[in-house]
Amino acid sequence: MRMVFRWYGEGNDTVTLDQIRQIPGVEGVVWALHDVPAGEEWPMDKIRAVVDAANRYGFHTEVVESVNVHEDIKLGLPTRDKYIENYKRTIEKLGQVGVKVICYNFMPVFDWVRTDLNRKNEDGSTALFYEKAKLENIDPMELVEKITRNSALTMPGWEPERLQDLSRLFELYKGVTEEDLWRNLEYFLQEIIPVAQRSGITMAIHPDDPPWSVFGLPRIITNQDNLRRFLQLVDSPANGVTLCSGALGANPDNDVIAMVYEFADRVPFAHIRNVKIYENGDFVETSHRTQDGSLDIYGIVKAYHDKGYTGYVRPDHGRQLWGEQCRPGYGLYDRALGIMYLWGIWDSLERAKGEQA
Ligand code: DNO
Ligand code: MN
Repeated sequence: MRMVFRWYGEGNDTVTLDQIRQIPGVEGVVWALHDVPAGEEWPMDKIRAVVDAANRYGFHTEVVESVNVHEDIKLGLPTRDKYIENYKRTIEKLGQVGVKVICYNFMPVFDWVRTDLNRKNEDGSTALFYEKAKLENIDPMELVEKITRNSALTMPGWEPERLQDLSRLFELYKGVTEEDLWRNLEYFLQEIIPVAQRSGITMAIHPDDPPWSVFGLPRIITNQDNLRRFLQLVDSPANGVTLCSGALGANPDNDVIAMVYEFADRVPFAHIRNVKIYENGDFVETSHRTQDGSLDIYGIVKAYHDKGYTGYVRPDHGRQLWGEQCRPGYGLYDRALGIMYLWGIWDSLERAKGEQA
């Protein structure tokens, strides 16, 4: 596995490249142009600036997360074609600077959703929390307003310019079914996958987080059957999945280990993290350690190892530890600890393999 670390960019992240350099075994940063609105073509000078900054610290920039998909594409509106053209141009430019994987998602309106970004744990750390009953009973506007008011930095997908549009978007999604979304996704893939393939890039869709419908909006990248269906929509090596253990694993019916065994060859990029699921459907993000959550992180890493996995891996969200002030889920400390746990498992599996041979 090739370890990478998400970095939001100079001036946009509390974590610096200087710090990331001190985490053992990190070879690259996972990046994006966070100030370019979804649907617009990424300017080459801005792309080069991030690549150069990362390269100065010895990091590669082979993984991008995310190039966001404009809502008109997900909605299948006639205006989608111009946004798809922009998307293709961005893919080509990223290919020119050596990008190998582009992570994106196809979730209507919202990216990942939680009800509390600073849930206090018993040990004094805080974590991202999802309270099922609260989400089911709150108006989305109210939740968004509450969350953005309490957070200095916005969550990805919760950018102010998108959220201003919230009620208009909800109107547009009325009557859009899961099957409509599948059709719109297929249309998009048929357009972009050949461009990605020519550019030496694998597109890697991120599963829906949480993997079920929220606020009545359709969500389709939610389970093993749907991942299989997704991969068959366009059966090309350039059409892949970002297998996110924490996103998929929030539904106890999902067997993440089975998904690794089935799909590893189509997973250029893995997000590995743990979640603790409660009986009432709530979940909280925990440390990466197997014993701390509901997911068998050891088993997941072992599955990748058994498959001879050579793709990129990043720790996903972390808790906020030791009073760190940071972007929710994206502090330095817990993600660094997560990396050491993942390497610990991986290195002992490697050693055991060598000793058996
Ligand atoms: C959360 C991330 C997601 C992911 C997007 C990919 O931290 O895993 O926001 O970046 O869904 O498009
Ligand atoms: Mn993820």
